[in-house]
Amino acid sequence: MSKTVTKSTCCYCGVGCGVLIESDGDRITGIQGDPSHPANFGRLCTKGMNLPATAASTTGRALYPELRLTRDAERQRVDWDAALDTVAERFADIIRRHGPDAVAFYVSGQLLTEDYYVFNKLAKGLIGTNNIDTNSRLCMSSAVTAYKQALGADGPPTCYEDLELADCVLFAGSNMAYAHPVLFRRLEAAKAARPDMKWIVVDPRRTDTAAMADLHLAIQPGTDVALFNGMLHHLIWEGLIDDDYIGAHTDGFTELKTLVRDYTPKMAAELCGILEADLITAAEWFGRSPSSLSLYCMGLNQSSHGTDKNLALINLHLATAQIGKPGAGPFSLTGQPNAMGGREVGGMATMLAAHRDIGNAEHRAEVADAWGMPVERLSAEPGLPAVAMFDAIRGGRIKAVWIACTNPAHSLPDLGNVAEALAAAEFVVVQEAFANTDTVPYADLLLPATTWGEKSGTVTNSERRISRVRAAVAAPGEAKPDWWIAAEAARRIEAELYPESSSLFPYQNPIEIFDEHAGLTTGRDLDIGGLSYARLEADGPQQWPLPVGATTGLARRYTDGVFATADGRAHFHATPYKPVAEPTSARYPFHLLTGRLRDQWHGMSRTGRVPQLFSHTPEPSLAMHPNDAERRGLKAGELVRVESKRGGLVLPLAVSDEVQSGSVFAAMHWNGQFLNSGGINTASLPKVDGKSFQPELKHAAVRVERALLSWRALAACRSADVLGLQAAVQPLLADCDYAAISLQGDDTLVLRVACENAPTGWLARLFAALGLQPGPDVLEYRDARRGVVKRVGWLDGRLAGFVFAGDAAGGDALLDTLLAGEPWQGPRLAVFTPKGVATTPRERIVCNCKQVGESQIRTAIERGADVNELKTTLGCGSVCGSCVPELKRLYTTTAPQAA
Ligand SMILES: Nc1nc2c(c(=O)[nH]1)N[C@H]1C(S)=C(S)[C@@H](COP(=O)(O)OP(=O)(O)OC[C@H]3O[C@@H](n4cnc5c(=O)[nH]c(N)nc54)[C@H](O)[C@@H]3O)O[C@H]1N2
Ligand SMILES: Nc1nc2c(c(=O)[nH]1)N[C@H]1C(S)=C(S)[C@@H](COP(=O)(O)OP(=O)(O)OC[C@H]3O[C@@H](n4cnc5c(=O)[nH]c(N)nc54)[C@H](O)[C@@H]3O)O[C@H]1N2
Ligand code: SF4
Ligand SMILES: [Mo]
Repeated sequence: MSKTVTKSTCCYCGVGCGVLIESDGDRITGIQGDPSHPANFGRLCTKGMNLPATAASTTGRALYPELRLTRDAERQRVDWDAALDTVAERFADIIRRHGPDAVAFYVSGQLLTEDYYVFNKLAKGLIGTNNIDTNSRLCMSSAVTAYKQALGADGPPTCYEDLELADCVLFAGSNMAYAHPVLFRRLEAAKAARPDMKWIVVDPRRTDTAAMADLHLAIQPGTDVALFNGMLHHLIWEGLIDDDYIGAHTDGFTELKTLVRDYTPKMAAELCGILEADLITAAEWFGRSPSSLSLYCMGLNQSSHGTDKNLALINLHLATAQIGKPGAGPFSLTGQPNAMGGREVGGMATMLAAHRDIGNAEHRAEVADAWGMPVERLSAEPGLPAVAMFDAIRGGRIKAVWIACTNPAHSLPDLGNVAEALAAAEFVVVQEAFANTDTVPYADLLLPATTWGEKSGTVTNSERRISRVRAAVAAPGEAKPDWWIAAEAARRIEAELYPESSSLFPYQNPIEIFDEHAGLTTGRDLDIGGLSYARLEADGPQQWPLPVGATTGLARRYTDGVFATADGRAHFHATPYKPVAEPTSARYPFHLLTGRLRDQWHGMSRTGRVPQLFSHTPEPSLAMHPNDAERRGLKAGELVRVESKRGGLVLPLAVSDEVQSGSVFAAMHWNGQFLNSGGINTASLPKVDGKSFQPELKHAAVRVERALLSWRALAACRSADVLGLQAAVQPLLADCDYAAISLQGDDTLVLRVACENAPTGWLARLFAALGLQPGPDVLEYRDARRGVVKRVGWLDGRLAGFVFAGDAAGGDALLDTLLAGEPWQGPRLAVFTPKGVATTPRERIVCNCKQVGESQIRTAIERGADVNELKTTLGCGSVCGSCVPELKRLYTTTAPQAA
């Protein structure tokens, strides 16, 4: 079978790397970075490199439509006609009885632009409700709101080339080394070429990004506005602002100046918990560098005053004229691959197509005209943003919700509330590619969607660049493209609601949708009238705006100092500092921070399918500063219960001085697929920013206490179908006080469990799930008095699986043996005397591509290797480069001469 290569785009982060997908006609067999793509020029990070492995099997995929016929019944397979007719009937019925605002859509920045466009038209144009919001509300809405308020329009004024051209880079609330790795590679290369380039990182944690900075401002969580106001105070005081620029191109400076007069560097530094001298250094570098670029992400946006954090940062750029020129500007890094595209089609509750406003009658008329429908059908009332939408579902105002390409039962704050909402809804539609996410159990109707490698359309990356996404293989089962599902259902809803009218949804393919969308942008700030699939095919990815007649898109906006506001001037905003919404207290003394890991993506429905992607961080944890741990008598690896006013969960403790004393950190990724709970959002706070309605997912007050769970179990099992094994074990998690699944080696499932008391009947279920039943190759040891049960199985002379329950001692050594996969030596009975098992301790893997572990790297450094030598001798950091920041960190902490 010959190899086909398909040009497409990575489906993970907003960097938007071009990929070349290799396939044999049926299966995806390999991937490479596209050398011609202007985002990555051939590079990929760990997640991108491992995409083929995520697509290797259909286990766990949603393959057929499934419908629940009565409230308590199991869902049953139905055909597409029945599924689509059901959505149409149920939605039409609820709309007739309760009005259009009784239904809602909750969609995603991971949909393609064409998918998004159809959903938006379905909700706003056909049904006449603005109740369509997206996970971008949890992600980019503070950035969007601030761009609009300050610059007049949404969308970064910058481009990726600015990374290479900047003299000073301010990372604010961005762990770019993990979250936007390929752009970070570009920055590393730039700094290697120009070492006098200054990097400032503003992050309460010492992340891998912070560890590489020239200056790390480890501010107290939530104090960014105070920091930026203090920096501006210094800039004004020292005459480092550009009065001519301010006079010619902005307004509102007088009011801002009055406000920041109070924010002396001393006072601001105290609020932030940093040195005054460091704040001044940051202001000096920012103000005196020929070009200053800021890169910011969720540390600013996910805050109850996230818009102000963004505005205060933009103030710095406007006051110093660090905008609209090469290497300068406020650059909001978008999280998801198509957060930008979603904004372009107006796919949120507070906007209309092509950056138009719901509240603007002229804008509504333009859209209605383009869609060929009466303007009265477009509602002038903004819809409910994500958190309020789920409150309304819980309260019964919204009766039906259609969820597509997002997993709210994991990713929204205050999961208890979300679960109640989904249980209360009359009708829940979940349109998913994978069948085992935490939201799927709530689905009355499950609609199977195609995903990366199988679907076709466009996405827009962080620098406003539109790239094609192309299908390399056929859809599995009966999965369908998202745009197709939305359009087919829309036609049927239209037939129910407006039997007379002609179809608003005539699309046969994504091209027709793209062209309609492009038509709506004509004359707008994001005009892509000059763009088509043919143009993308011929000329490759393009930046917007690209109006008819333009030869290229626009790399930088506002180069002439004319902004997208009514009077062409950018607006300063006087942003007073406000503390986090839920301060710590005697009962909840820790500040909970949340964020991302290097090799996992959100709810892990895709990255959680690849054992290799667990090797960097095999298990969940709560990170705490050594002093705090010591004061509480807590040790690394111990189980702790982390709890807010809303709820909590048990996690293993990690002791690390990367978090400050007083804060703890948990990764956002783990959820009910891998854990006995929905994850850290059981504890997080649903409080939102008053302007952007983005929730404060980064901050909550929690307490942390030792979890006294004396009954322990450790199980591990190899399987050629490790995903099938995971599906079998997953239902057992909920019965435990702590249980976590991890995939390790090539094919091994590892399960760690802790309970107050042994759950009844549970072990028998576990043995069944693991296929560890009595037989010639299975040995068992029982000590009824101590409540210990151990069972071990062999296959072809090698360890195949084991369960150590009641007393897990010796289990880890056995796990090492199992993972090593060597033929079993000596008597099998020795397996129950831990000393009888030879072990080489398992390593934490730093380099995913070459599977190089931490101790190996440290040993090499102790013997004198520097980072370049590590690359040449061990190979680590030489392929995708995702581990390079960590190699540098290990070097500075290990090398004798560096210390
Ligand atoms: N590996 C990986 N990459 C991803 C994703 C993923 O799931 N995995 N998801 C993508 C998506 S959708 C997004 S939105 C981006 C997110 O990308 P980032 O925002 O860079 O990632 P996070 O880890 O969520 O948060 C960044 C940092 O904010 C810090 N922080 C917390 N509170 C504050 C504060 O008050 N002020 C400041 N200045 N910093 C604070 C945290 O300590 C954290 O290190 O990543 C994208 N890329
Ligand atoms: N505590 C805390 N919570 C957070 C955050 C945080 O930093 N801290 N970050 C927030 C942010 S920034 C974000 S963006 C959200 C992300 O939260 P979610 O949107 O819930 O994240 P995903 O797990 O990526 O969900 C996407 C879903 O779409 C499915 N899918 C994949 N491809 C397709 C497809 O082509 N079609 C369809 N229909 N489905 C598909 C996947 O299987 C997956 O279940 O989480 C937010 N929640
Ligand atoms: S940086 Fe990594 S995850 Fe992001 S688009 Fe590129 S390959 Fe994909
Ligand atoms: Mo995001």
